[in-house]
Amino acid sequence: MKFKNMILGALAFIFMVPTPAAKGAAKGIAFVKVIFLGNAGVGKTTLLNKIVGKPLSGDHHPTVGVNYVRLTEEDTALDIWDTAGQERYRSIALSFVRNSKIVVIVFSVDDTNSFGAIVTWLSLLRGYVDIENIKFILVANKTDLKERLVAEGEIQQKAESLGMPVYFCSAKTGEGVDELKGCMFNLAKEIPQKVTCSLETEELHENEDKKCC
Ligand SMILES: Nc1nc2c(ncn2[C@@H]2O[C@H](COP(=O)(O)OP(=O)(O)OP(=O)(O)O)[C@@H](O)[C@H]2O)c(=O)[nH]1
Ligand SMILES: [Mg+2]
Repeated sequence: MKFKNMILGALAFIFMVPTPAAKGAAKGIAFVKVIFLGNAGVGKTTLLNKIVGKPLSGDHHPTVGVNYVRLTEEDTALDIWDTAGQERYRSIALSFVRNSKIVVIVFSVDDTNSFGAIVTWLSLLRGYVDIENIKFILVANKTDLKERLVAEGEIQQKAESLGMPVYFCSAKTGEGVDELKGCMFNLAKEIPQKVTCSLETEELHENEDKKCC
């Protein structure tokens, strides 16, 4: 009898101990998946490093696959995926879009191709998700550079025509970075469903998504 109770206790322990994200869900924390997209070298990784307070390296170490970081503020956690902009990793990058609620499209003000690629990223996204259910943020990065090849007016026009908020940032000086972070949290708070989304509970996340959408 004692042995049977021990087995039952062990089983209860195994199945009932919550993972970190499940613990968050129990506390009413909203886990929101965010993805950074944009051409190679526009500064996605540097921006994210700046947001989390990592020192700048100055070198370009192209992202291979994806990087992940979680930012938490009060009852909201942003699970942010920084993807590789290089074309050969594009399908890997886009495969991480699934279940994202916020997409941050980054381009660089000294790179007209990266500005032109905003629409390319949008049409690529259509093959993976229903973009109507996604909140977008546009980021014009590298504003510290004197040689800007994309005019501010043109950027504002593009953002307006796409109905996206735009942030002018410099991952180097930190300009606009706090505002960008604030915008991600504000948009996340507007998302009606409290969705758990984490590395540990991708499965739980999928189930919850099906339940609430
Ligand atoms: N001047 C300036 N340089 C920047 C800024 N942001 C990034 N860089 C530089 O631009 C280069 C590319 O930055 P990354 O952050 O690696 O670019 P990425 O978009 O992550 O590139 P992939 O991972 O290849 O897609 C690096 O040398 C950075 O130091 C910025 O705001 N200003
Ligand atoms: Mg990168």
